[in-house]
Amino acid sequence: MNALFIVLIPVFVVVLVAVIAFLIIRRQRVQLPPGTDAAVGAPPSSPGAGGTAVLDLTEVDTVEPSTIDVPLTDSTASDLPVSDVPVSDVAVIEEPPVKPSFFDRLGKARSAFSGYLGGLVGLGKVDDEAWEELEEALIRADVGVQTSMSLLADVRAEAKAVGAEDGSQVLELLKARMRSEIADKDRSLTIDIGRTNVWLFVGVNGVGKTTTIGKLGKRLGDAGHRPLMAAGDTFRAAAAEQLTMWAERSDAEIVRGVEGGDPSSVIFDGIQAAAARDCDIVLADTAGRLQNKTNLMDELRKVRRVANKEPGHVTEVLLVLDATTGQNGMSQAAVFAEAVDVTGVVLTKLDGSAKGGIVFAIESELGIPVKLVGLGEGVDDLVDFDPDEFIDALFEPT
Ligand SMILES: Nc1nc2c(ncn2[C@@H]2O[C@H](COP(=O)(O)OP(=O)(O)OP(=O)(O)O)[C@@H](O)[C@H]2O)c(=O)[nH]1
Ligand SMILES: [Mg+2]
Repeated sequence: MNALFIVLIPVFVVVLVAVIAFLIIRRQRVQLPPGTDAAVGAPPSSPGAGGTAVLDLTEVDTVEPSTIDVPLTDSTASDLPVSDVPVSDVAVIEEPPVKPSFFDRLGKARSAFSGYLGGLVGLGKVDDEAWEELEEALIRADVGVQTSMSLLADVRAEAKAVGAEDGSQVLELLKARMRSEIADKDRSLTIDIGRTNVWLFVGVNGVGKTTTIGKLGKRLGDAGHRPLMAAGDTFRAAAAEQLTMWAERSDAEIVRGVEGGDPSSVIFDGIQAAAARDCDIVLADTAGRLQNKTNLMDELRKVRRVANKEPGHVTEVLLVLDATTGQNGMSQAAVFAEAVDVTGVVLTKLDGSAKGGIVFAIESELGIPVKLVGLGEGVDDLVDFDPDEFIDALFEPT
C-alpha cells in the first residue's frame, strides 16, 4: 500500500504540473488581440494573400496629412465634399462697415434728456411751475438761455392756441418746435469740380480736428475723391505723426513740414502738391488754439488767406467743437467764426456727451449749420448731421 502511494504521488505531481502549465498557456493565448496570434513575430503578409486584413502602419502615415486639411471649426465646409467647396466661399468675407446711428450712440444725451423731461409726461396740467422747470431742463441740456426761452415762448403760445394742456401734448409740441428750429439748413459740404478745394479745420486743443480729417479721408476716398492731407499743425512733431497714420490708413496723400515751421507755408505746399498730383481736395489740419490768444487767431487768418491763393480754393472752413464742453463751445464758435469765416461745425464726441442741446444753440444763436457729427473714435464714426434722426433719438426714452 505504501509502495503504491510512493509510485502514485510523483505521477499525480507530474499530471498537476502539466495541467497548470496547459492552463497558463491557454490563458495567454486568449488575451492576445484577434488576428495577431498568427502574425506575432511573423512578417506582414502581402495584401490579398489569404484575405486577412492587416493594418499597414505606412498607410496610416500617408492618410493623416489629408485629414489635417479639413478645417474642424468650419462645419459647413467640412460637410461638403472637398471639390464642392468654392474657393471664394472659404476666403474671409469683409463685413461692410456698420453706420453708427444717433439712436445707438446718443445713450448719455438721451437718458439725460428724458430724465429732465420725463416728469412732464404724467402731468395732467402744465402749470407755471412746470413751464419754468421745462425751461431749466432745456438750459441744463445746453440748449442755451436765449434759445430755450424763445422755443418755450412759441410752444406755450401754440399750446394755448390748440388747447393742449397735459404734459404729453406739450412734449409733442416741444418736439415739433425743436425739429422746425433746425430743419431746412444747408448742411452740404462743397467741392468745386476741377478745382483744388481746401477744407480748413480749426478749433481749440483736443476737440478732434485731426481725427475728423482722418475719418473724412476715408469717406472722401470711398466716394471717389482724391484727398491730400496737409499737416498744418507744426506745433508738435507728434501732430504730423498722427496725421500720417490716418493718411496711411485711408490711403491718402500727405504733405508735412518741419516742427515749428510756418503752418501757412506747409498748407500752401500741400495745395501745390495736390494740384501736381491731381488731388481734388486738401484737408488742412491746424494746431489747436484758444480763441482768446490774439496772435494765434491772427496766424489762422493768414492760413486762410494763403490757402485761398491760386490754385487753392477754400470751400469749407470747419470749426470742430467738442460736444462735451457744452456752452463753452459757444464762445469759441463766436470768435473763430469772426476770424476765419466758418462755414460749418463738426460736433465731435456726441457719443460721450450728456448734453445734445448745443446743436440748437449753435444753429439758432450763431447761424452756423452743424454739418458733421462725431459718434465715436473709429474711422467710420463720422456721420452727416441728420436733424430728424437726432430729434427722434433725443426724445426717445432709454
Ligand atoms: N468718443 C469720441 N472721441 C473722439 C471723437 N473725435 C475725436 N475723439 C478723440 O478725441 C481725442 C482728441 O482728438 P484729436 O483729433 O487729436 O484732437 P485735435 O483737435 O486734433 O487735438 P490738437 O491737435 O491737440 O488740438 C482723441 O483721443 C480722439 O480719439 C468722437 O467723435 N468721439
Ligand atoms: Mg490735432
